[in-house]
Amino acid sequence: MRDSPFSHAVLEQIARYIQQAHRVAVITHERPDADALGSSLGLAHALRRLGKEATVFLFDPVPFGLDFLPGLDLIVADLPGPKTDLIIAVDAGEPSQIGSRLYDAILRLGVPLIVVDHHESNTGYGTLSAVFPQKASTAEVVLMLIQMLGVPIDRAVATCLLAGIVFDTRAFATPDTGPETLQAAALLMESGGSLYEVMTAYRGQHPLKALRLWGQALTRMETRDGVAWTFVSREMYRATGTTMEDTEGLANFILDAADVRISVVFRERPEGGMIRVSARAKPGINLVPLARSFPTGGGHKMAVGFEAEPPLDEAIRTTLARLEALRRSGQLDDF
Ligand SMILES: [Mn+2]
Repeated sequence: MRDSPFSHAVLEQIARYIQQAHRVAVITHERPDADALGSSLGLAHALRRLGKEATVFLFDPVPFGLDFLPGLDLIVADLPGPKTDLIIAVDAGEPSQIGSRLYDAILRLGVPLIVVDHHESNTGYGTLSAVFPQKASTAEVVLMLIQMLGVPIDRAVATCLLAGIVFDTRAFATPDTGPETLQAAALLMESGGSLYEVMTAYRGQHPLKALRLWGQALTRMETRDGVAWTFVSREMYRATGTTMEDTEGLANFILDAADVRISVVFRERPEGGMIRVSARAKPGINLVPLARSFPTGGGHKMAVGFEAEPPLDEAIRTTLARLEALRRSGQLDDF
């Protein structure tokens, strides 16, 4: 699939905005993954090489296993100051994913908001929006932008972007991994990025306590017609000494089972409130309509996230009922 020339024109426009800016705030979605963090840091490194004052604004801690990314000192847990003249949001499909505290502060600044993303469900928010749903990672879009800016790619940029590519493609294993994904990765390796270091981090994403939590969740798993679902309760976090972060990857792990076509993981938040739901699907199935049927849903065809009303059993019932209704009306493509 080819990227539209329209998106390329927008990227060129974005490059011009960047050239004129002095103080750039880079932001991303809450609970950032490797693509969100790698794209943010990679872009911030490149902007600094361009002579810009670039900072990554993020309230969440760096996730387990991602502290090898170069430039964590570019991250500030604060709101961008009044001298900021450009905001760039990476890997965030919609404002709600950025979090209202940061997003409201940005709106108040009244400076251009640039969006660089690859989520199919991107709502098109922002002053300028470059969304490439064909790209396997936002890191690849950031790489195009950096090349357009003519910034040399150094080891720091390369490692950050390589991390985004490797984690979002599950180590080059997703169907959207194309020759251009590998070309981007090769270019980043040539620029000093260590694939070994990134792969080691990819394999080492989970501490032992996370595996104990997964074990509890897998024991409680239920299945029907190719759909496998399970849940993580507050009690399970307590028993294993884990947090919600330790559930990352569980839905993909279940989906890998040969006879599973859709996996769904329901998670209570340790602090209570809405139930976080992650759903994954095999190629050909489109879960976006399911996500969209919930207020804060979004993602890609094969990977979505949304929130459902508590309690857990109610969230499970509602979600499975909607999945069934959407399946009957043929809205999930090949499911
Ligand atoms: Mn991504």
